[in-house]
Amino acid sequence: MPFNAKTLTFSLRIMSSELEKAMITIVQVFHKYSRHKCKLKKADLKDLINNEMSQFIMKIQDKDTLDLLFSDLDQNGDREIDFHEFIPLIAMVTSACHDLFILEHSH
Ligand SMILES: [Ca+2]
Repeated sequence: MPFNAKTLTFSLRIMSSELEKAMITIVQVFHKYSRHKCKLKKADLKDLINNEMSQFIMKIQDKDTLDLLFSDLDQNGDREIDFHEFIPLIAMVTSACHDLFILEHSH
């Protein structure tokens, strides 16, 4: 992988494109909820989804839905979601958003 923290550090300081700003926002939102430990517990994931994604996906109300989503994302089974495990959720929701965009613009 040609990208790492070292190569990205400088670029973050200069003007970013809209897409880059969106990427930085994803990182910032993750860290707002994961705090210094950089990992989301189950309750953190629920808060993040319910506070930050409620326009795109339904709020998580029941424990079963949260348990299922959490175990899907927790690839290494350590009962925490690190950033690499979090990204597939963003990809999934963005992809669904894209499908809706296509649908709405095809009429
Ligand atoms: Ca994990």
